[in-house]
Amino acid sequence: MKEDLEPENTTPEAARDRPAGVQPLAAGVLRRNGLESWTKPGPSLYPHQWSWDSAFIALGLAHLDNRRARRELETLFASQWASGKVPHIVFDPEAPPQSYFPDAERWSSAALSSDAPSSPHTSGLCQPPVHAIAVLRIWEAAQGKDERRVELAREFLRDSYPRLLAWHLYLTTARDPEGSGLVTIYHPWESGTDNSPRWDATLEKVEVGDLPPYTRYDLKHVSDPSHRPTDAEYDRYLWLLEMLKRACYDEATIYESHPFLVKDVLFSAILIAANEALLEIAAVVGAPDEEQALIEGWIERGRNSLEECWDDDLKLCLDYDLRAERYARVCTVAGFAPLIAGGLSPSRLEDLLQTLDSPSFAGNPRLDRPLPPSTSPDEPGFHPRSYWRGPTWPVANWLLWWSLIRAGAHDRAESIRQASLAQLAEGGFAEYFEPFTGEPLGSPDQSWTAAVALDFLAAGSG
Ligand code: 9WN
Repeated sequence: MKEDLEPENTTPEAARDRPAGVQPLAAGVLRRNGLESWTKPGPSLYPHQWSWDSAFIALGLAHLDNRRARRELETLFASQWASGKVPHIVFDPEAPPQSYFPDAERWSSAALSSDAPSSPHTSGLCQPPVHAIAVLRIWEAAQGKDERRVELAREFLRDSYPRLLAWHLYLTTARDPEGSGLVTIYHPWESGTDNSPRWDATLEKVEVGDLPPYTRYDLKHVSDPSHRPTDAEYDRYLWLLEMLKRACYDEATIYESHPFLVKDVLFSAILIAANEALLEIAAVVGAPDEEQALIEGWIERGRNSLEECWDDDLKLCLDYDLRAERYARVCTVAGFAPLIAGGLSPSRLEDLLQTLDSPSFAGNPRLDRPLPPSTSPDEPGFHPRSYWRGPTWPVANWLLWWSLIRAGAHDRAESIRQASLAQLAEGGFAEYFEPFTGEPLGSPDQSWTAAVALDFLAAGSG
């Protein structure tokens, strides 16, 4: 029952803002990747529900079908762990066999941890908490609609608030036992920017032990294996997974023994922005003052801590390796974390805009379009075709666009929106793009790419 299907905006202004029919094409991608209550991130490479993909998907769906957007997140949160953790993958028992590895059996989450749900199975990691931002978008998109729709969205907000609070509480305690304001990740997959050179130095130190054999199914789904992480990287990813299993996914044990413990500035910044959204949700649902004060405290502490990770030469923010006790001096889009976290001083905003428009990022003269490569072309670890080592990612563009608007840099935000939409109109809804040629790479018809296009378009039509 499509109770909330919105009519498409067909005013002449909106039509001008819609390059080459992007809106219906994006809606088609989400429809084709959609299952009963959630959406596959990609048609074949990613057959299960992924956490931050679902959040982006929901914020795109909010403009098409508010009910489907709500169900996307309700389905994900139905698999929240007892600890509050939202798992990075919820496995679909109906997915074709041998379609994605590591599978539910390899994770063995429910067998190893009483915090994990047993059905459906989940992975044991998490991903950046974009969810509160998506929940707020769903609420915003319902405004101005008939009373029943607004009431349904309010009900959704009321149900989502305690789940989101538990999720953020998990991240600010179990993932930050130091009370530093920054989130510790246990695996590159938690960052969402898996093979970024941000992790190279830390991963190099991980000695792979007796790894149970495995087959990579991901390589079957891309036209060229060099787009995906290498086998050496995969061995380390799988070895870290074995380490987490040995610790039975217990946070205290992981903190004592795990070789990969990094304060991730992008993850932390997204949490800060999500806490701002949570604060707005708390106000709508009338949450107790103590909870609102708690969330305000998280925001302040997070922003102060990001400031400590600022590198004044690079004019970017850097991740901190807790084991090696050093910063990862690598220029990637993650370095724009303070922009995403918000609350910037005018001079810090100026610094970030300078870096963004410099030849190290969107001002590089070789670029096909002025969109930031995931890794700066100046970096030795840069690779224009490999996953997070250089390609341009539409979701990363969305994060920067949205953050620039919040920072009041409207013109700069608008040029990212226009360039990104033009890229999608020309190249389709690819997972990522070669930054110098604009060639679409990775999984075609990627759901979150279509979803951010819908949000870009909704912003353009007012
Ligand atoms: C591992 C689904 C996910 C995204 C991540 C992206 C990629 C998985 C993989 O795909 O990661 O989680 O197999 O490479 O890096 O950000 O959520 O789209």
